[in-house]
Amino acid sequence: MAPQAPVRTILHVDMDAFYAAIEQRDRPELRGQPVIVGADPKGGLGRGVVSTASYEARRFGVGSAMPISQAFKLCPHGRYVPVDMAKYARVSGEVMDVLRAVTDLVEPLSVDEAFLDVTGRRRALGGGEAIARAIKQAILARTALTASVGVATCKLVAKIASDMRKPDGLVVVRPGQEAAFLAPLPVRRLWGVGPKMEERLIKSGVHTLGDLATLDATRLERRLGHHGLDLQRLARGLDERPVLGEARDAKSLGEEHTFDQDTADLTRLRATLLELADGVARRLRRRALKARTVTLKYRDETFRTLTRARTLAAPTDVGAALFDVAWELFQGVHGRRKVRLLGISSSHFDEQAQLGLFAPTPAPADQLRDAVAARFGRDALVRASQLGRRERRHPEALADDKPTRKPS
Ligand code: TTP
Ligand code: MG
Repeated sequence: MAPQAPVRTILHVDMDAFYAAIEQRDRPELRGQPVIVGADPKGGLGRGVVSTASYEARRFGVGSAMPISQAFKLCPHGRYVPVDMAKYARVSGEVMDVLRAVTDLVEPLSVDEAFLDVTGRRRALGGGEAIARAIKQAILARTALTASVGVATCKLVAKIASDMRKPDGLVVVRPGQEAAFLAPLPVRRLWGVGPKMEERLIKSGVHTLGDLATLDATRLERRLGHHGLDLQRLARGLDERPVLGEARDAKSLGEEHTFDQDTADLTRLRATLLELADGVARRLRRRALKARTVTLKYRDETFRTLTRARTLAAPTDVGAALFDVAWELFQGVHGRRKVRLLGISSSHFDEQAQLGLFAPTPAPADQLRDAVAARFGRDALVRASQLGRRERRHPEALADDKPTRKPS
């Protein structure tokens, strides 16, 4: 009999009112004030959208992704400050450093949140709750900011738990308590339940996760298909998804693109991802590498920055394969907001390929593209779907090698 895996201890760490808290930390006159991040950098409110609001401002109903003009109606005496992404990224790096000192198994999901699998650190560090407290303290000491942490046996429950007692919260869901913890929550709290699915569930009389967890499986499958059964497993607190750690010495190869103007044009977004995937694949092939993990970076018009990673069944250096995964990840995060930046990176390189034991065998189409690119430059051959795009791309190389073109 195969040995049983231990019950896991997963943490979800999420900073409180992240951008606003940083501004309040750095500008004492903003402390205790309703702070709204997302004003025009040139002064005034501008016509943008709110990135985030301090908890003081949330009391007036101001929240992320709301037009600034609407925020001003709700909270005219608020302090409106522009986004300073470079600064937030620096602080994000400090937070992630704190987390990586606890375990290698850290999976960042956005600038201010990450999953950790601390199962292997419980004995040394004294259990999930103690580790969570230590992390909160270490983040406070390093950044003077507060974080909220959820502790559970799976990602889904840890993520919901971290959100329960914000700000400065700590919620522990003990093994065996997952279903009871989830039961009273509305179905929309589940990952994978968008507005349409929510409507269908509610029409079937399913309002809470408890309703979903106890619904007859045959009925559920008849109404919602296979996806319904997956959702039911989640509603019962059964979520096997692993925390995708970044291997310590993981070199990654990636490219990203900032649009001249934020866009919601799906054709254009898709074409950009294709082009990024091709670019990354080309650089993998140049190094005779194949990657196991694809990571999508996504920044929307409010400057919300997310990363989503997926591990492939087989390592690849083929553009289309990278694109397929990136596109799926994109569809999982893309909503109605305009997109500001997209990036694809690849990591967890296949060791055998790295040692040069196997010659890389690019797909014929990719081979042709490499040959043409080598001879005539990389714009010589583009996919049909990329034709007609006016905008010049400025791929920002994210790896240690030379960018093909300098970012502007
Ligand atoms: P969140 O963690 O969703 O929000 P938050 O940290 O501001 O507040 P909370 O205490 O509820 O966690 O997002 C992290 C940062 O990402 C946030 O500070 C600003 C940015 N962001 C956007 O730019 N646009 C958005 O729509 C959202 C939701 C976040
Ligand atoms: Mg947060």
